[in-house]
Amino acid sequence: MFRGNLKGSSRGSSTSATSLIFCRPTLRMSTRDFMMLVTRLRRPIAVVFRSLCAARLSSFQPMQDVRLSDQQVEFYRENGYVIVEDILTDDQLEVWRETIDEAVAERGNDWTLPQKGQADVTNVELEYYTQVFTQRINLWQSNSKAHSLVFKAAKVFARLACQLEGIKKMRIWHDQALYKEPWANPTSWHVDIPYWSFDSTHAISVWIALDDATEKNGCMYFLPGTHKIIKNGYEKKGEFTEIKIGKNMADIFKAFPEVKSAHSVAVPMRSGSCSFHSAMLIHGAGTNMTAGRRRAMTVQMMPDGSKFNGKQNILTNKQFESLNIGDVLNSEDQNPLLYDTTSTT
Ligand SMILES: O=C(O)CCC(=O)C(=O)O
Repeated sequence: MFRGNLKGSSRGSSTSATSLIFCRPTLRMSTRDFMMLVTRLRRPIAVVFRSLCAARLSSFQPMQDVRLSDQQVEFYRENGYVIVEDILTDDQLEVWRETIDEAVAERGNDWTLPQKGQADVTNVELEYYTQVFTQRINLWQSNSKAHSLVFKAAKVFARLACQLEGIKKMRIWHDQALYKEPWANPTSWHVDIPYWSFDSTHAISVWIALDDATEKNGCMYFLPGTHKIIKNGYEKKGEFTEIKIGKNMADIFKAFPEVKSAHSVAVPMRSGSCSFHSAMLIHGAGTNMTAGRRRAMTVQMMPDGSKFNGKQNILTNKQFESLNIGDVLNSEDQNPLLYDTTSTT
């Protein structure tokens, strides 16, 4: 009864901004007055709208309680990857899709990689590679909603990453959206860490499925256990062997003939689930044999204390030129700390 009365009274009130606009005929305003009113109200309405959007984002409390079991940690260390099912709720997934879609669309054709084709030599067959996926790096730097989303979630991802890698602190190396467009090329076998601007045996990526990833639309594939082979090679030679991502799947075996008979594992995933993979693991993804997109968002993480190794990778010319080999990559602008197991806050 009491609730009914309240509802009735608020519905009857005609003083809200929207009712003022839509009740023009009853208020008998001139068109000029009406237009002035609309102009006056445009800004407050935009403010309210923006704060409603922000409230939606800030109420997004990602995955605080996700914990990994000892078996998951053991599986990761043995195989170099692990899957965490349904890490996003349906509501969170919706926000991720909207936000990352917006951030990707906003960038248009801008890769925001340093002078593609000059400094970044990761992808040797550029024409082929642009049809592997739409890749947009560091959306956290170009879109404020993506920034908020990635950083809130990355704290959780970095906590899990610290646990998987058995280390104390993680920084962000970069994020990237990887959208396999309809009928996209496969992602050839490769290893991440040799491309990056620091050497580490504890760098790790999280790959979040924004759509169901299936064997038909280009899910991830791993060669389990190969992170150990790459690690051995690094420990022997003092550097990682780099394989460019070209169009030949089998090129990886020229560098690592010992893994030619390894068994690959397809990793289909429900949207909202994620996988973590060691940056030393050999991995790739299939062709998109469908007319739909296979969207994924990823965060690449580096242990705190990682040092510049002289490779430019995703660094801008300015950043690259300001660094000397051996410098610690700890700029809060470029590689903020995501998680510190020793911190009580
Ligand atoms: O999504 C893909 O096609 C490949 C992803 C990948 O290579 C990565 O996340 O490191």
